[in-house]
Amino acid sequence: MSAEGGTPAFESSTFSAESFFATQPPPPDLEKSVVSVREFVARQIRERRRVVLITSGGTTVPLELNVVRFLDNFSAGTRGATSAEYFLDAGYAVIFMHRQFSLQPYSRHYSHSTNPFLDLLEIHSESSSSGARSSHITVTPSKEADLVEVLSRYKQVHAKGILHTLTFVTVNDYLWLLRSVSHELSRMGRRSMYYLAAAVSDFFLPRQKMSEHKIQSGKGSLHIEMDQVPKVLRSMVSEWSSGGFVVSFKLETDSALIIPKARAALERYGHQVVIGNELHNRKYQVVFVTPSEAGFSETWLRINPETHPITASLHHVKEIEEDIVAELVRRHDDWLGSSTE
Ligand code: 9Z3
Repeated sequence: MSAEGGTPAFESSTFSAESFFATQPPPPDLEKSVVSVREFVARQIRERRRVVLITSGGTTVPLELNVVRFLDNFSAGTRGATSAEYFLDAGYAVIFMHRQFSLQPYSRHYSHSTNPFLDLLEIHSESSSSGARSSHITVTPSKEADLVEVLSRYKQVHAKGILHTLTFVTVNDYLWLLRSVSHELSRMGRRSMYYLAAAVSDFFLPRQKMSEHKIQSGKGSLHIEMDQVPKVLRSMVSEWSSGGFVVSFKLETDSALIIPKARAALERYGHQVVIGNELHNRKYQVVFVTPSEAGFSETWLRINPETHPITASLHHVKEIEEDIVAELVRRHDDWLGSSTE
């Protein structure tokens, strides 16, 4: 990187998973997160629930150690947060590992940009006989039924202790957390599922090459050479997850690339399903690509865009995640049924 303050002594440009974890520091609160996941998984094993790890939202790549600027990956976290609700409805416990401040299950229905919660409320002011004024707040009657539905589902999930939330920001946080959480979840073996919907950066700047302070302008254009993020899916399938059902997502903007790239990923990593989606119609159609005796098989899931207006988000509106999760639960059942365990 030709920015002031870089440390050119560090040369590596291709990282294996092993060299990544040997050279990049873990996030400071990793151990605390691991302990919380360990307890959560132990309880779900005792209560005989399956667990799905959902990753959601985009990862950042900071350009400076004292970070002012970073690159980001596209994702609001809608796919992950919506899917989490359907997995919970299907009886799975959920570890929801998401980008800090991205959408979360249940509260997503009241996102500050599409349905701000202050718009749900009304103020009533009264004067008493002594002249003192007092105010109280109620929910706008037309919004109450929806709020009761979402809030009661949220409260039930929390009372049962079946949703565990973890956050990441950078791609470094994400990889460390993914490895540790997968290790903990591996105790559940084939009854666990990994639903990797986060939008993960393919490139990053190793700590050893980062400028300590804010990169200064005034010297013309900025050239940054980034290293490739290790393809951890291979380690996940063969080492970390110990036999869980692994579903990855493949996001493309050129739809012609979706199927060949999904097949290549299955061939390379040996996991169970790749769900392909194209950026602009991802809310209305996805393709399940799986290995089969004939090579690969593809199943398209589609919903009518008219039944999913962009501003509507409550459960009586059709969401493609409902069909994605139903299809995965069915495939997980079949896969467990065919197990020799
Ligand atoms: C996805 O493809 C997700 O469906 C989206 C969801 C990021 C498109 P939103 O929540 O977005 O609706 O805003 N996630 C995976 C993207 C990704 O980085 N995949 C990697 C790749 O394509 C492999 S795991 O190489």
